[in-house]
Amino acid sequence: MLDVKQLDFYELNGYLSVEGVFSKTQIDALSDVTDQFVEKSRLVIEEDDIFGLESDHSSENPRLTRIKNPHKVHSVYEDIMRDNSLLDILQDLIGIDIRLQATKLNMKMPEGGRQIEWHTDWGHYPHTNDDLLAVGVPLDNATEENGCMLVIPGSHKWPEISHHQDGYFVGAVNGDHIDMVKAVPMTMNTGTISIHHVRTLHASAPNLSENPRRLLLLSYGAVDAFPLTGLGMSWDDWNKQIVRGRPTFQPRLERLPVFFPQPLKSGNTNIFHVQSDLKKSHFS
Ligand SMILES: O=C(O)CCC(=O)C(=O)O
Repeated sequence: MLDVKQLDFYELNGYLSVEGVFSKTQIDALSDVTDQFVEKSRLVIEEDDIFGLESDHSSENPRLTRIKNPHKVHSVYEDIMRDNSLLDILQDLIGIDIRLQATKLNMKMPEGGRQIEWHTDWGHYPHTNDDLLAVGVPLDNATEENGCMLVIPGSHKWPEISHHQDGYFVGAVNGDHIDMVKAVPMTMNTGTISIHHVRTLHASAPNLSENPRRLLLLSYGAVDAFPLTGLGMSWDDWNKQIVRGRPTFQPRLERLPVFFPQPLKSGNTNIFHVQSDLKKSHFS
């Protein structure tokens, strides 16, 4: 449960860190299973439904961008995604009816694990209302050197900024909109979680350290928030994503600024692919 100070901070800034949510045992279990997946990726030569690969990935030196949908590939991730103390916190922010939106485990491998350009999650998946958020669960302490997430406080209340370039959706805003002085690094130790609102501008720099920076990202929304791009799955599967509360046939509509995330140059919606079309990186 969050206190009034934490709720006010999130409302004002569009992000929050909460300490002591997960135990060392839980984080160690996540870390061990993740190590096993990295080992398995030695046999993988092309990106697939589980492994996102850096271009220099090899069996000798496995380099992943992410593990996709981790809650579907191992129960240790699913248990964290369904953790009751986590859902109690989310209930304070998006209400009692909660649906899982997506999970991913972003890996920034040592010495060069790639940046994520400035964007809002809303730019990638606009919904009928903005009661959506993403939870970051660090598997390693997140530092500025290893490419922790950066956020712009209060940007969840800005008018939406286009994520388009030359008529194509590139999944990132033009870096000229970002005043780096206002960017806050979300440094945190394992056990702490970050939460950011779906409309908060965020990014992260490359990993310049000698160790991996692994961040499990869990996105949730209010059950009555429906994606404007379509469900992308059957009605039954859509309702199976509910982690608390009941299904509804009635999307809640709010008057919010939206840019539709189309057209795509390559047809691939993965953030690493769409952002690779960006002409100028904010981090180079
Ligand atoms: O891994 C990160 O630092 C940020 C991830 C992110 O914003 C995303 O995958 O949408």
